[in-house]
Amino acid sequence: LSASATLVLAGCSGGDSGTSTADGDGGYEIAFVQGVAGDEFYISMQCGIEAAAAEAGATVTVQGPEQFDPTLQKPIVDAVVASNPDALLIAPTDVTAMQAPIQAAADAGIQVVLVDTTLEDPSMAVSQISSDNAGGGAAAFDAIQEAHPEGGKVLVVSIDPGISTSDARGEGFEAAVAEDPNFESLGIEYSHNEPAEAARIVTAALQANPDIVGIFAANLFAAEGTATGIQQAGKQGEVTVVGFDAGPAQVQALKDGIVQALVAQEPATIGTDGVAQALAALNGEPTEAKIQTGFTVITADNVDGDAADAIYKSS
Ligand code: T6T
Repeated sequence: LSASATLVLAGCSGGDSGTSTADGDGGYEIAFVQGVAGDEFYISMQCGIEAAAAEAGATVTVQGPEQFDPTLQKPIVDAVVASNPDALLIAPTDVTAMQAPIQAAADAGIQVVLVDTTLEDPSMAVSQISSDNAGGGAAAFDAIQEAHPEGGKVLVVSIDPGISTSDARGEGFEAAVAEDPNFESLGIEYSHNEPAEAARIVTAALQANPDIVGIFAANLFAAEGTATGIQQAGKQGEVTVVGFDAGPAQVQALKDGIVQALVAQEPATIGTDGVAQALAALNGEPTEAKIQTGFTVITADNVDGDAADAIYKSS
């Protein structure tokens, strides 16, 4: 077991602690390093990882930085490398800043699987597993376009530049906007994964451009703050809001009519696929360099039906 593992959890209880451990009955040791602790997306991924590891008799340690920040994630990775697990599943918080620490893990003989986010040079990893983030961004624009066929101004609220997932979402959204001359992009603003900053961005944008017709919030925390900003401006239902991810609060905002669509990823599947790839590498079996997982667009029409399965776990 990793020396840094302090909390033993039974089954899939996730939680927002920085460190947790799922019991295995021997076998391989897998370290999972989240992009940030307490994020329902990574908690759902943890559930998938723990379930797949338990089936294989492997042990899992889970840690995440308190913020989505490479300066906080790097020391966690360094400590994981020192604890010498068999495999590292990690969502890098920056495409360049996390390159060297993750390379050091691979150089130490640890099998690296990149889950969710990736790196500029992912060649040290046995596999990269993520959603079709560019496609999800384009799908977000489709939802806005459907609600406003006449066109208008649109804005993206993202996290920080240098995060592979949200950068791809923004690019996919912007490319789709550029194909419809009736729409005008107000660009991408960065909320640093802080809901309060996302709310401030949305408030200021709606003051400067009261005719905005759509906002794409590129992850859970951007969507949380965007919903607050929309409500404070009294613009719910008028501005079409599409969030990436489907945590319980985002689903509630959808049901309340503050948000009109959610692009729900499959974090548990990313996790189970990640474990399968790590175990394959450890057992000398073939691995898949790149795996793309799906997404579901949740709207008021399907939120209570089959799309309910896509809603993330919060604990
Ligand atoms: O959207 C997910 C994840 O895919 C992204 O890389 C970071 O933000 C989330 O964890 C949601 O908060």
